Amino acid sequence: MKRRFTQFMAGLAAASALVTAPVLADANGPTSSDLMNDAATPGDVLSYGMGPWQQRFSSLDQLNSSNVTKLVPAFAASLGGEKQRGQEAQPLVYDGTIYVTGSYSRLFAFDARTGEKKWEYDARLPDGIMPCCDVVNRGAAIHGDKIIFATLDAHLIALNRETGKVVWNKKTADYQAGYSATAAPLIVKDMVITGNSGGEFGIVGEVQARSVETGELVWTRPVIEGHVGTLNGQPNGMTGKLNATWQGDLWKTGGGATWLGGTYDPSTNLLFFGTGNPAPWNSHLRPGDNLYTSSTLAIDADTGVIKWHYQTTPHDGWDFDGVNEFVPFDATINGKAMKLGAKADRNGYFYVLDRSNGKLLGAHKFVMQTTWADGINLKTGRPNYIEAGRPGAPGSGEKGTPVFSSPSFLGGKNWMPMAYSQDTGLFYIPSNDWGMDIWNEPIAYKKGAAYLGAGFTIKPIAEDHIGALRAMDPKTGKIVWEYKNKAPLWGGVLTTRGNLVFTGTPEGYLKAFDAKTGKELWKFQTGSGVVGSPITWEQDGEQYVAVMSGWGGAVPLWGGEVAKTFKEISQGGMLWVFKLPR
Ligand SMILES: [Ca+2]
Ligand SMILES: [Ca+2]
Repeated sequence: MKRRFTQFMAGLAAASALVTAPVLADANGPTSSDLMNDAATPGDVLSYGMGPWQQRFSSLDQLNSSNVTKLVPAFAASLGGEKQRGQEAQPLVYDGTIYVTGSYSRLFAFDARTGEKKWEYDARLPDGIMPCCDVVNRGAAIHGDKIIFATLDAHLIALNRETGKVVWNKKTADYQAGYSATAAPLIVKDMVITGNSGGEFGIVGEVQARSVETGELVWTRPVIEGHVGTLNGQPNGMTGKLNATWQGDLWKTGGGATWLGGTYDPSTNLLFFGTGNPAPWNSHLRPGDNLYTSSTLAIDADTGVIKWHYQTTPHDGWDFDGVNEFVPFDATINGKAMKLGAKADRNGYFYVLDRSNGKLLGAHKFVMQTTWADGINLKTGRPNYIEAGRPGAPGSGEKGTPVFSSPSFLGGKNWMPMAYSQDTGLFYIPSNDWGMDIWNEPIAYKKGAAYLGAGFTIKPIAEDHIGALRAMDPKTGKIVWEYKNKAPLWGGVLTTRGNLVFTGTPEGYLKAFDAKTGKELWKFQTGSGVVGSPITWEQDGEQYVAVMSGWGGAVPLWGGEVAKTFKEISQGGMLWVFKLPR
C-alpha cells in the first residue's frame, strides 16, 4: 500500500406546502446574512451542508416517505472530458443555476431547469501536486456575484458566477511542501474561511480567513502549539504553549491538517474545525498529547483565537485524524435547553459536546468494534486506551510489532458528512466497519515526501458488509436503525421533513430510506459509484433532489483486501437531478 501511495502522490419557510413565491435573486447575489439563513430558505441551496450548522436537513415535504417510490430523473449532466475519478462534491443551487465542483479542480454551472451547461472553469494544475487521497473537491461557496472554491495546488479562486471568469486567485499554501485543498469554503461575515490538506506530508494545519471581496488575509490560526497566528497582518498570539505537548522541534512539522473545512454557529460566533492526525503516524517518535491534532477547535470568527478545544484521540497512533465535521444542534436535556454539537469521529466514537464551552456530555461507539479504546471517560474526556491496541515501536531500521486495529485508518466515518433531522432528533451517520494490520517504521521528515513511518493493510471485519448507515440518538447513544451496505459507504447524507434520508453507494445507487425506521424505499442506479452529497430544493412549485455520481476517493486507492467489494465499479462524472412526475 505504501508503494501505491508513493506512486499516486507523484502524479422552514415552506414547511408543509410549497406556497412560497419564486425566489427572486438579488441583482448582487446572496449576502452573508442570506447564507446564515440558508436552512430556512428551501428555494435555494447556498452553502455546503445547507446552512452554517451543516445539518443537511430540509424543511421540504412535498416529496415524502409515501410518494418517494415515484421519484424519477428530471435530467442529468456530464462533467465530460477525460478526467473522471472521485466526484465528492455537493452542488449549490441559486437563481436558476446549479453550481458543482468536479475532480481535478473544476467548477461547472448548469441550468437548473434543463441541465444545459452555462460555463466551466478548469484550474490549471501543476504536475507536482500531492493529494493523498484522490483528486477530489467537495464543493464551492457562493457570495454576491462570486463563486469560490479551493484547488488541489492549495489555491483559493473566486470566479464571477455569471461568467466563470476569475475575479481573484490566491495561493493559500505551498503545494511543493505537500499542501493541497479539497474542502468547500465556508463564508462568514464577508470572510472566506478555509482549512488545508496535507497531513501525510508533515505540513502544519491552519485555518485562514480572507476577505470575500479581495481574497486578502484577515486572520490565520495554525493549529499546532508553538505556531503564531495573525490578525490584519500582525502577530496575534501563539497557539497553545510551546513544547507543552510536543518534544523538541517536532511541532514544526506536526500535521493537524484542517482538511475538511468547518461549521459555524452564529449564536456563539464560533467556528468549529476538526484537525487531522499528528505527523508522523508513528506515535513513538512524538511523545505527548500532540495538541491540537485529532481535535475539534472552537475559534472566534472575528479574531481567529481558539476559545476551546476537545481532543478525541490524544497521541493518535492510527491516523484517526479527528477532522470530522462538528454539527451544532439544539436539544432539551433533563428539562434544560442546551446548545450542543456532535461529531462522529474517525476513531469510532460519536461525541456530544456543549458547544459554548467544549464540555463533553456523551460519547458512544457507533461502529462494530474499537480495538484501541474501551470507551471514553466522561469525567476526564479521555479515551480508556487499550495499550495492546497501539502498534509497537520500531527498532533500529526494523519494523515495529504489527497490531490489528479497528476501525481502520479510513475511519469509522471519514469525510462524508452526516445529517441531523430536526423532526426525528436523530443523526444519520455514514459509517464503515473495517480494520487494518498496522505497523510502525523509522521515518525522518523531508519536505514534500510522505511522512508516515507506518505501513498498513485494510481488511473487512464482517461477512455481509463494510458500509453501514446508522441512525444515532444523540441523547441516549442508541443506534435506532442501521442499513448495511456491501461496499464501504463514502457519500454524504441528506434528511428531510418528508421523513426521508438519502445517501449514495459505491455500487452506483442513490437510495432513500424512511427516516424513522430505516426501511429502504427507493433506489436509482446512476451508472457509477455515488460518493457525493445529495441536496434538495424547491423550484417552480416542485421539489428536486440532486447528487453527483462518479466513483473514486480514498477507498479505491487504499482498499487492501477491501477492494474486492468494489472492483467492478466503473468511473464516471455525472450530475443527476430528480423530481416527482407532474
Ligand atoms: Ca436555502
Ligand atoms: Ca490523515
